[in-house]
Amino acid sequence: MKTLWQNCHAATMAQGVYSSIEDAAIVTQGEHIHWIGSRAELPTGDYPTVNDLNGAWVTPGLIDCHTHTVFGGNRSGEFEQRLQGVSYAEIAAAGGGIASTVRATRAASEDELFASAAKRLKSLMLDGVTTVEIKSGYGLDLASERKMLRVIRRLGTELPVSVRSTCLAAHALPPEYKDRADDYIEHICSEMLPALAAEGLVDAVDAFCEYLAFSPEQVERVFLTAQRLGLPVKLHAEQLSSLNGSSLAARYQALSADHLEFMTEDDAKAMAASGTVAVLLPGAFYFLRETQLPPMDALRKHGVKIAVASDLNPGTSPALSLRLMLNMACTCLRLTPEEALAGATIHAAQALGMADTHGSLEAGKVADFVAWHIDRPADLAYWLGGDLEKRVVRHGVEID
Ligand code: DI6
Ligand code: FE
Repeated sequence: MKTLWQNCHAATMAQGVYSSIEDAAIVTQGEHIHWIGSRAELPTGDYPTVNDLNGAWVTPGLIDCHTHTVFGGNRSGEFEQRLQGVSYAEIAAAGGGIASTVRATRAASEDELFASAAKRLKSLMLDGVTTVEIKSGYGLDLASERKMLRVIRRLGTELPVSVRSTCLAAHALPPEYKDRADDYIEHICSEMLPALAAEGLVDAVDAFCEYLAFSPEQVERVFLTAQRLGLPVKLHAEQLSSLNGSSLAARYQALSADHLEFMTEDDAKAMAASGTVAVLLPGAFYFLRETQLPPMDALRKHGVKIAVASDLNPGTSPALSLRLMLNMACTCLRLTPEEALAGATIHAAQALGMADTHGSLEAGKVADFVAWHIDRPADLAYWLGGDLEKRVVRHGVEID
């Protein structure tokens, strides 16, 4: 049965930019878009259900392609400490940082992790997110990573949002492997990834390539294992230094390389050639008060697709609004509002390997869209937070 949605304008994002249609009409059939175009060209036919969108601007459902939404504990105390001048290194030396979230995550039950993550995920959804990627990476042993990934799967079945899971076991060195990073990488490759993949818990594999995390050589071992398991890869790269991790990611046709403040033009060339998406994380840039900007000119010059995500995590980006990230991407990283919206729709879908079905308003794609009561699409990056009046449709059905 076909449903007609009309009296609206559409920023379809079909060609990676707004690709706007003024006075548009959308026909959905089941979970998919059947037709979209100017209302004047609407095919004649029977539309048993007609929805008046009251002049709203319709965009694809927002896609948050990089989050660490599942975790135990709280690190606002570290936020207070850092505001009093305590450094990250001092906090970590005192047992804080990722290590404290690992302890809290290992101690929490699946139900406790689900309950706290569901609250955070609902905040993202309140802001128009219909698809989200969630990483493990605070368990750092097989049982705890499995627990996290099971919670991630459960979030996708119990909430009206599409969830992709990413195994980030190579996020940090667990205490039982202190000073034995190579041994931990071996454990990830020979034990953890094969088991978790066999249980159907992993859609992609990620790692943290950084001087204070894992080297390119160690990351490559993880990538080779992911390749052997038939899993796509992503990478936290060039956040704090240049290790050319993003070029390594490109060599493995990674879906994305993420952060990228310290990437080089050669990295950008490699990413453009492999189609690896540059995922920018303005929340971490802002929260850490970073000063090194990602090389926007090089990314644009070489045609690297740019996505924008929240990086929702307790330590460096406690962000509960993807729309606020759009503003930060423009204000801090100098994207245009159009680039930012493409970054949270079609390019975010590409960063998740979902661009064939999600991320733009085109016939045949999944009917995930948001009807925003705004004057112009740029308003989505313009307003700082808040709850913009909207109607959200997921899989062709309006959700409250
Ligand atoms: N980069 C980050 O900024 C986060 N992880 C990563 O790879 C930090 C996560 C945390 O501090 O809990
Ligand atoms: Fe991250």
